[in-house]
Amino acid sequence: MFSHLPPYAGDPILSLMEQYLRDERPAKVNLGIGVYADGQGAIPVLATVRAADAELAKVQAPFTYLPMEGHAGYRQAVAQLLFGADQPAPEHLAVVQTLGGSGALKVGADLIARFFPQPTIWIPDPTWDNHIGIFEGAGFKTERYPYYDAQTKGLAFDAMLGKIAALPKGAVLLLHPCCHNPTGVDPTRAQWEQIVDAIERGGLLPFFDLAYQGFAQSLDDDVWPVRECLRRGIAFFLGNSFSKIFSLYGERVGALSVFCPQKNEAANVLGQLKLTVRRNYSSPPMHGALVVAKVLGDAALRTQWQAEVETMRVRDMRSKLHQQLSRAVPDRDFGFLLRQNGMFGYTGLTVAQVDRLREEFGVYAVGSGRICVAGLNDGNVARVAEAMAEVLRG
Ligand code: KET
Repeated sequence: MFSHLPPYAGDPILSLMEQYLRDERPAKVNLGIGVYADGQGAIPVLATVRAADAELAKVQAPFTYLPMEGHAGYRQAVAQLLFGADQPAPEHLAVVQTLGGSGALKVGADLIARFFPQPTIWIPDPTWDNHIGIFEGAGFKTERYPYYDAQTKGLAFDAMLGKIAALPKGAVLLLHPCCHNPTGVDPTRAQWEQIVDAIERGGLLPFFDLAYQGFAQSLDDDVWPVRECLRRGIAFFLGNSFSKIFSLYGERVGALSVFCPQKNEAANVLGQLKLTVRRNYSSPPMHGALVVAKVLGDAALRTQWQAEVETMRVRDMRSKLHQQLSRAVPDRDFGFLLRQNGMFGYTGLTVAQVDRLREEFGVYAVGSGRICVAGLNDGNVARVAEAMAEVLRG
């Protein structure tokens, strides 16, 4: 019955995690998957999450079904966090709770594929691998636009803008509003303005993937490109994830927001999103969304959470790795580590060097040369710097 099924080649990030868990060397270091670990190397349960959880446990609500679109209080809290004081009126905004940021991409992709035949999405080169999987899985063709310049280890801005400006009307454009995965390289505010100009002029449909709000500058600054589209009345899709910024990975908490500039379009968009959810998994899970809604809806908890987000911004580990690598390999410039935003460092290591890091030193990085800086701590950073220096010396 199943002999025609080929083996699964594995996922560049999740299969690496499986391999890491199987590794029996005590000194192994996981810099593969994008997960924040604290100074002791443990995945934290945030104090605000604990507090919200304790509150929720006091009144044991029944485990009923949530509506297809998710929990109403959660959806409101999400819109407030994303759009702040600029929050559009309900007739312009459709928000559905999703299974993490991945679920938001999938629900959005399915919706677009149903109403815009033979869709193509333009994704940055490089991007998070699963963008290709999710959009091609939903029937999209994927095309790339220039993004990263390996020479300068910065943004290939002119090439990027040139490509975006030449896209056909209605083209779907995937953008990382902050903390670009995997490179950590983000456009400046002035560059974003030019990108939004090109989107507006070309009549493009931006699809923002926001998994790291607050990990670059601040909760508000990091969504500036999205709010600028809103201000200008440009329709967009926005998927957001609470996996990283609430350390709620396994709870699968996210949302998809669609901004509809034309009055009353949001009702039909929301209806079609509900249908998309219904025919996929019917309705989303409850617990993680209740926790997030509780924290965001309580002024004191929200302020405390903001401080917790700041502690997960990993600037100090970037500096430490930069310092130790610069000392170990003085003829190389590691300044890019300090310029990159978010959880990741894009090192420029080759596949062979990444393999050597893993096999000889037990240091796990993604094949693209991406390391998760949020996996470093005072107990392992020296060892990682030494191992990286060793493979760089060849
Ligand atoms: N978007 C981006 C840009 C992203 O980096 C991730 C996860 C997601 C969406 C998915 O979020 P979630 O809420 O878990 O569905 N990235 C890390 C984990 C992974 O690959 O699944 C990573 O890049 O390591």
